[in-house]
Amino acid sequence: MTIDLVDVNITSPGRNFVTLKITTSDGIVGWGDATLNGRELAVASYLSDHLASMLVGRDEDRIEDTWQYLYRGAYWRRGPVTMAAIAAVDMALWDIKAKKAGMPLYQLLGGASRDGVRVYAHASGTDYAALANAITGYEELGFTAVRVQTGVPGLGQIYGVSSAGPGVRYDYEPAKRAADGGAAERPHEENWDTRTYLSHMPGVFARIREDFGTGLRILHDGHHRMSPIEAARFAKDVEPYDLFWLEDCTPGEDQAALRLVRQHSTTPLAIGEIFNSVYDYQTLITERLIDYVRSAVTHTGGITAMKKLLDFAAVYGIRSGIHGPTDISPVGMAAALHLDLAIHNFGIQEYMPHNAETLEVFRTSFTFDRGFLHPGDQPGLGVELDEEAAAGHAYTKAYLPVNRLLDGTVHDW
Ligand code: EZ4
Ligand code: CO
Repeated sequence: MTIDLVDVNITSPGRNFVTLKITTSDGIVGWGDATLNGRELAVASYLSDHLASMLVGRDEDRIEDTWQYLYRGAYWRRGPVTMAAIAAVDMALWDIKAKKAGMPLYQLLGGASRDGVRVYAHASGTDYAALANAITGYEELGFTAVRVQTGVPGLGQIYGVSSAGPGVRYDYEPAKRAADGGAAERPHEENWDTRTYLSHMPGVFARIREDFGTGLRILHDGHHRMSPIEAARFAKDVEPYDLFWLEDCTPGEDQAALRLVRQHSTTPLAIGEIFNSVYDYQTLITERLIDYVRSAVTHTGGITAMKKLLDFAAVYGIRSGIHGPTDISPVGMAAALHLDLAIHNFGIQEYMPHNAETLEVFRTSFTFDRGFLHPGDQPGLGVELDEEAAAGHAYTKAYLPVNRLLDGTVHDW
């Protein structure tokens, strides 16, 4: 059979999502996530203006060949827009193949290597009391791992910290619409000061260990804001608190920066949510500079590319930590969960649950049980977009913030 129809769906049930729908000549539908936070329409155009006509008439079973055709055929290599578009096609074709086989995708990837996928939640609070309250809430839900982010004195709203106050767990969304809920014409701005952060944060981890004991897996995201030597100092300072990982401690472009961090510390390192290709990891993996691969299936060329990347990492004893924020749609999340269940070198999966509106638009079959997710046993990825429900949520421009140092200099956010 062949690919008959290629449609791009843009919807905004509280936040924007771009979803690819591929329909075969015998009526099988596959879904792919193409959401690139803050740059959504560029990927939608790449798909509908450039790839759609190339895909119509192709054999939907030739997934590897289609991947190479789109990747090498573009001549221009890599980049988040291109790789998100290719990822969406790849996911949709795997969804179709697994539906044709009558199996959940993880079966085609080799079957389950574990009973469930350990996930970590985002705990945050503007101060320690609010953060501790959030951690307690997650422990009560059965989570065994939490990412902790907290306010830094004097800085106001910063990355990763919910401003909604204690007790509210699932509300953190960094891409902001305008204050009235309409389209944002430009990003809002936040302030940053690394010195204050470096002196504040180790004490927070110390209190968490005191209050929550040694069993809890504690993760933390540096969000690319430290210089190599600052990150080395931080990773060394927090060693006594036994972090599960320190994520994105240095800017993403500079693979060699992590050599310096490694020289100084045994804190496990994770990086890669802004990467889009195995080549972004070549130095990191072959020199064993990281412990976890943070790519999103949605931004790194889909299931085909992600499986190769994780197999490459496995040779060096490096494990997965697939990106799973709310800006990855439930389709992209399902793709991650099938991989997580199947691969041997699984580490942990990020899990920021989508809001109720999103889950009315995307019908999911994955299940959560005491800190573990399972992708479910529906044929394919197990997620279907309800196009009628999606049509009720018009695209609304929203942007991730821009960060500035206290003197006004633009900094990594
Ligand atoms: O800031 O997905 O680890 N998770 C993260 C995310 C990213 C957003 C950006 O779109 O760093 O919250
Ligand atoms: Co991150």
